[in-house]
Amino acid sequence: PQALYLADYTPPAWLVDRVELTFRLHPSATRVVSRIAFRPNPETANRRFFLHGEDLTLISAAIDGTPVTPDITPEGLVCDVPDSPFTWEAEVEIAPEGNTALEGLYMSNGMYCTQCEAEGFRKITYYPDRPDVMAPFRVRIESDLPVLLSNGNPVGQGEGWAEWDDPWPKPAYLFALVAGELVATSDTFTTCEGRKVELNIWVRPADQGKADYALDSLIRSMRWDEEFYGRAYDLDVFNIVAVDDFNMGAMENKGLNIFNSRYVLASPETATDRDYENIERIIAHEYFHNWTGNRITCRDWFQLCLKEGLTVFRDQQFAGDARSHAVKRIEDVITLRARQFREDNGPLAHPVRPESYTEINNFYTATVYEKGAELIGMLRRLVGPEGYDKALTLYFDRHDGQAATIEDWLKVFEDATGRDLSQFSRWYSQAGTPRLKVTDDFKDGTYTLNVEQQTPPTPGQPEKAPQVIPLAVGLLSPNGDEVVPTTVLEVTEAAQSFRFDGLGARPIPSLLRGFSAPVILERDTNAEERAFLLAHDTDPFNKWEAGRALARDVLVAMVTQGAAPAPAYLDALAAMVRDEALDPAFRALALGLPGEDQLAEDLHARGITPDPLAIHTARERLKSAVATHLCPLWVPLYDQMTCPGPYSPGAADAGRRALRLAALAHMARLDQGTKARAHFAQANNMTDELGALSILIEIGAGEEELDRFAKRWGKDRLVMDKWFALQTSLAAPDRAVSRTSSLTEHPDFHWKNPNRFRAVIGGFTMNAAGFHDPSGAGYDLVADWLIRLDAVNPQTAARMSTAFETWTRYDADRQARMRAALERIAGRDGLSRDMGEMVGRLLA
Ligand code: B3K
Ligand code: ZN
Repeated sequence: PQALYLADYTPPAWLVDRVELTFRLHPSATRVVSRIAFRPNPETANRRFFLHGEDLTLISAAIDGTPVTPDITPEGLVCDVPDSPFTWEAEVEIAPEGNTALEGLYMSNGMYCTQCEAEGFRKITYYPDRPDVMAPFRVRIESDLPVLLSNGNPVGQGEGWAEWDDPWPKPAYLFALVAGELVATSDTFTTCEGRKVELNIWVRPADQGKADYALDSLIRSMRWDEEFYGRAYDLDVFNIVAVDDFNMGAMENKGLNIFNSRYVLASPETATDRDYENIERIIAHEYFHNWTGNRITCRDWFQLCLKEGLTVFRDQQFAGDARSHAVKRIEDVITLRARQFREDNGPLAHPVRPESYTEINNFYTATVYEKGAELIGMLRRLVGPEGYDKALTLYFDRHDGQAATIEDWLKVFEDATGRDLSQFSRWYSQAGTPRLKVTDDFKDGTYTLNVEQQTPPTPGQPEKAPQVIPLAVGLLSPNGDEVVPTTVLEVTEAAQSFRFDGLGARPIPSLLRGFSAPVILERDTNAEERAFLLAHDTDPFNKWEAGRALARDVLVAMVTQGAAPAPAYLDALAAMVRDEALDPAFRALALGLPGEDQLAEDLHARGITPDPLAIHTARERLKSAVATHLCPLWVPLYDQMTCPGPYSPGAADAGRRALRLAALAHMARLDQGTKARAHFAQANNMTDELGALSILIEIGAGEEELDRFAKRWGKDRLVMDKWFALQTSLAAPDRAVSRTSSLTEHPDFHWKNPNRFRAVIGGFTMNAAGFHDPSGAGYDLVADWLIRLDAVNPQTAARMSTAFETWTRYDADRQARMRAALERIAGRDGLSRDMGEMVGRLLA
């Protein structure tokens, strides 16, 4: 398999004016008839006619009605064609039932569905399967199944058939088809342009009644995009379908979003607060793609962040508006650090806009998505909210209907605001997380911040040039008043100083407020200053950050010096937990400790080889110390944080439940889980039920409750995914491998179902101390399963190989064992292109 390069882009030789497709659905022999109007692309002299196509059986082909015999290769076909517009007609046969890769047309529980991004359409019919070829589609579906859906508006239906027409030109990756026995939860929405839109969320009959929250989220998303971006929906119907077998979260196909059922289905009894939050976020994300992704798409897959970074940024804004901006920002940064910083610091580091790839599905990463979103946030900070709004308006005006690039995107900002963004563009091309080293001086009323930036080498990029870093700072006086409110400093040089004059006393700096740039702040400071910021910072993110840094330092000292938990941290935490002026959700977050993987990274960054077991033990010890030290607080907090009234997934109640469960978790360390058992028994919603169960498992109890849970929920796939994941992710280090292997023998371990595989194997890889068992048994277990899954579903298998992306952090013995596991995968015959590329990069 060959790598593709951004620099090699060439425009398509042929453009498409119209696509007509007919599907005669059959599990093992679906016929797809295509009629495609091609015309030469006036922008290029190249006239070679190549159509992508994989795993297709060509039945017939014709040009302008005359049969032709094209040359077929494993990647597609070439054919002699006229030099002027012509109509291509072809019939192919495909077998959706045998399609376990879940890409192209496949079946899930008797239902037909599609997944075409990035390059799945070529498994449906011969076509120029590249995003810069856009066309209107008309689709006819023939099947006995009752519900037949495709993109666009319905234009006709009868006994055993339905027709759909999508007037908006789109690339093939946005094509979708669904056929099945489905029921809808429906409503209507009238757009600000006066279009009455029918909204349907389709689920299997057994799941009826669980789509209300998704529908509500959709309506709120539609309203929000009109209000904040001036973007209205553009078809008469919007359909969403929930599918049980799905490789990722969801897909933004035009007018027909297809979702992993875990991001649609919810009821208070079966879904947690986190599930509700995810549903809201992903429904919004896919809906927002209608403009940022569909109306304006990507010229090629190197530009993926053009739609993904922007759409993640938009869904983050939406969720912040719907919930709490402070809490949302903290949660987003926790995820960014856990996934993107981890990626950026290892062998898989790549720029937000990669310059080469072998398999594009391997680049739907935290860097493209989450760091991509951070870049939009930085742009907005640099040009200001009005500049941002102006630029976005220009973007929609100028590029509607086009397949655009990052250059187009930045040009829009330059034209709208007059700002030169050439240095900013390095954020798109340089991989790695910049380190920002900050020191300070104070003399004669002048306070100086000295800032140095440096980005470590990443694969293929030994040297980095300075980037534009918006550094939001505020200064506090020693008595806690804010003497300089939040100011955005623009760091552009490798080393630079910023002065603040007229200060009466040396201020305490609050740096990188709101996490204004995706960088690692390095500053020599002490616990006193951190405790001060935890108590006084007016910036909620930095208040939380101060507590997190304290906790991290305490844990590092515990791991490296066997130190006892620092009383300063425990006292600061107690004050914060007691502070009723603070949002319960914020307090719950502040009680959380940095994760084990995060600590391993922190130690590694300090030149210390992390020992996963020592980290686990220290973290457990700190939790118990917090439980004891803050002992009088827990019961009152637990009693206070009840939620009167029926269950509501809204932010206020969810925050109270989170804080209450945090109190319960600490209580469990003092009462051996007595209260948690009662909480589990009385729970009337999944947040409380699962929360109590996890607390019990964490203290090494809960076996009986696990059984009761399985008896109660054995028939609910999504709930049982939680049951599996809980056990593998929370098992004690010495039991995690055996628990995971025995769960892989459970009759309900349907490993070809990606959700179940991720629950069991993915859950285990999150169990840092279990996965990194010194025997290497954890690595072998994961490698065995990745090999097995790769043969049926390369995309999901390859994605999960990232469990090994931190291998170079560890001691020589663990490194050798992880290397051996990776080499064993790499040496398999018939390895997929996806997995081949991943292990190649991991081992490079
Ligand atoms: N665009 C899809 C992701 C497709 C992944 C293909 N491997 C979902 C999303 O980002 O909205
Ligand atoms: Zn997306």
